[in-house]
Amino acid sequence: MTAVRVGVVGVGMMGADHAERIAARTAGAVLTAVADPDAARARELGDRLGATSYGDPLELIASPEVDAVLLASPGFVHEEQVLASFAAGKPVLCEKPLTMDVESSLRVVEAERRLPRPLLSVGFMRRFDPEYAQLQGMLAAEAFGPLLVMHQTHRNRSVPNPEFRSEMIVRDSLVHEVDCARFFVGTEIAEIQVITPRATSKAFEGVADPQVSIFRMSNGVVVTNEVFVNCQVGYEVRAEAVCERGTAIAGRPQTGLYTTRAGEGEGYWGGVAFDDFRQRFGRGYDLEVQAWVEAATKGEVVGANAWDGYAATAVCEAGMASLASGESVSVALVDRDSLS
Ligand code: ISE
Repeated sequence: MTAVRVGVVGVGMMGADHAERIAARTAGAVLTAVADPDAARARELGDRLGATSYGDPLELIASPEVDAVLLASPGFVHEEQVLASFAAGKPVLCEKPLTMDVESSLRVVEAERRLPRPLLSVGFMRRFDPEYAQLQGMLAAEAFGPLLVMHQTHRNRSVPNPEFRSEMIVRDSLVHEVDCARFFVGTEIAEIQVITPRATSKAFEGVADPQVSIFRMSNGVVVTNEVFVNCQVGYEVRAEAVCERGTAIAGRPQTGLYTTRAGEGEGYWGGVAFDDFRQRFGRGYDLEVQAWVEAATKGEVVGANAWDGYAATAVCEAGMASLASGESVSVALVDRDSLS
């Protein structure tokens, strides 16, 4: 079987990581192209990995040397680049968030429905993390009886960006918890409330960090979420499910009393230190990209689909409204069956 020729668009931190992943450890795939509006950055990476470089992402997407497109560009260009991939008939794995607002995410869903077959996967990599996947399987099988409550934790060491705003915690970080809640519970999120506790002095002035969010799922399950992006310690991400006859935790650090302290710990998982998501979810990313390449060879898509991307955008938009008002906000999704 001939290898899938992958082009990576956007070669910042995440895109460069994906480009290396495809070049070095994705079976059945070859990295043929990289693109970035910063043409010099694309050239440097392309030269190092033996791929053609482009300054124009749309040129890469149209290139005959690219069979499948991986988008690691910023969210505000996703709509245009996903639609260009659709027009070229190429499978596309788009990093989260799918787009920046619910209207554009819906346009992507509708555009895909007009294609002969689905082409879009959204990069919610946690679905491929072995522990998260195992927990989802247990919950779907109701191994401990019906799920009642979930508690999700998402901490990053720090955000050094002075442009950083409270809304970005919802759109860029909480969005993972949104997808995980839908993945674990298997229903939509009906309502979201974002609460802002006492803010850490380690965040930039005016940034509401940490944030606690409550999701009311359409089947009554409640999901609590803490997102804290300046926790000083490291990358700590976990999920606990509370069912009628038992509990289960994905991402549990270790046994015994577990503490982390800034400057001492790194954020531990299974006794291993993690600095950020590329390490903690490295295996998840590898499995995600491998599964995407294999699906592409069969004309299929895997992982989160266009609808999942749209639903996540809609929940985050409601979350941003809740962040502003402090009130609980209902999430209104279009009727899936009535889509053209
Ligand atoms: C970042 O954009 C990611 O997607 C990471 O997975 C997440 O942990 C981080 O909070 C986001 O900023």
